[in-house]
Amino acid sequence: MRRLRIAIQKKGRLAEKSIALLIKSGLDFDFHKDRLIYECQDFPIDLMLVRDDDIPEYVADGVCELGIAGENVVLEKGSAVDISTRLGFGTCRLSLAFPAQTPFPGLEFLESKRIATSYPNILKKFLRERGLSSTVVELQGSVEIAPALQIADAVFDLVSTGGTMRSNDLREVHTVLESQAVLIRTRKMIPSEIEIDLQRLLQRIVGVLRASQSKYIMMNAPRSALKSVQEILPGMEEPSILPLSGGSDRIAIHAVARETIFWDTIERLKAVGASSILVLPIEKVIA
Ligand code: PRT
Ligand code: ZN
Repeated sequence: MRRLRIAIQKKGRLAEKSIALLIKSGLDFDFHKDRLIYECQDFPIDLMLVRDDDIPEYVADGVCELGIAGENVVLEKGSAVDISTRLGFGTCRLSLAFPAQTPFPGLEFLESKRIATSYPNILKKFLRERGLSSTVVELQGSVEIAPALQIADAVFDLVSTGGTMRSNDLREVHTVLESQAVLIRTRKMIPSEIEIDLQRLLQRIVGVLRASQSKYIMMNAPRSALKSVQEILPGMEEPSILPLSGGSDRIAIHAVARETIFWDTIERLKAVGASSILVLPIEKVIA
């Protein structure tokens, strides 16, 4: 019988984190053999390992019900898929850049310029929406060297740290798209028994993502400081308040905080009288 199928990148920037997310969601695979499709032993799902560029089409065609790919690739391919959820890894941006010494007065400067890119569809849409008629020079790779080779005046490419742009003496002038890995699902009809498994998996993935963004925080504090503590931790959900033994006016506050807790947050909690502060990671959050 056909099982739920998910396509992820075989090798590259998204591969490891995609697998890690599935493993955290309780799926286990035997990766010892070199295959295209791996069967999960403890969940009715099969994993397809492919090139990231092919993932949106596999999902659009219904070869796989789900896939994990960069939003940049999904939008560039324009495939008929729905984005179920953003996954918080593989973050990067698609930006326009000019040689560092070229002055850039504004977007109108793009008019009649040649722009090199591997993302012609996203770029053409951007130019069209702004009424700009630039020439799009389509390249498969090494876009960043196009200005030095004088085959383009500017580039439109993925940036993460900005190191590649800087080392090629290019300066980012405008971000067109902020991207990250996304979970996509097919728009084709899914048999109801597969849809049930899909929803189960989706709930697990959402639980893992919520957990990674949340912390469990515990502290003791004077009862009068409760309001200040809540102001310092606005992402704290209805805390449990417990009286401390010994009859003092101090209480224990326990809560899930849906935010990163930085050192300066802890210092501010101490300043309003909190002590014995514990911040714990959360493994799963099920609503
Ligand atoms: O073999 P396959 O086709 O599957 O892989 P690929 O080589 O096409 O893709 P891969 O693994 O390089 O990238 C997969 C996805 O990761 C991309 O589609 C993005 O969604 C995401 N991603 C995140 C990135 C980057 N960060 C990134 N920095 N993809 C590419 N880069 C490249 C960029 O093209 C540029 O050359 O890294 C360089 C810039 O990096 P910085 O850090 O110097 O700015
Ligand atoms: Zn690729």
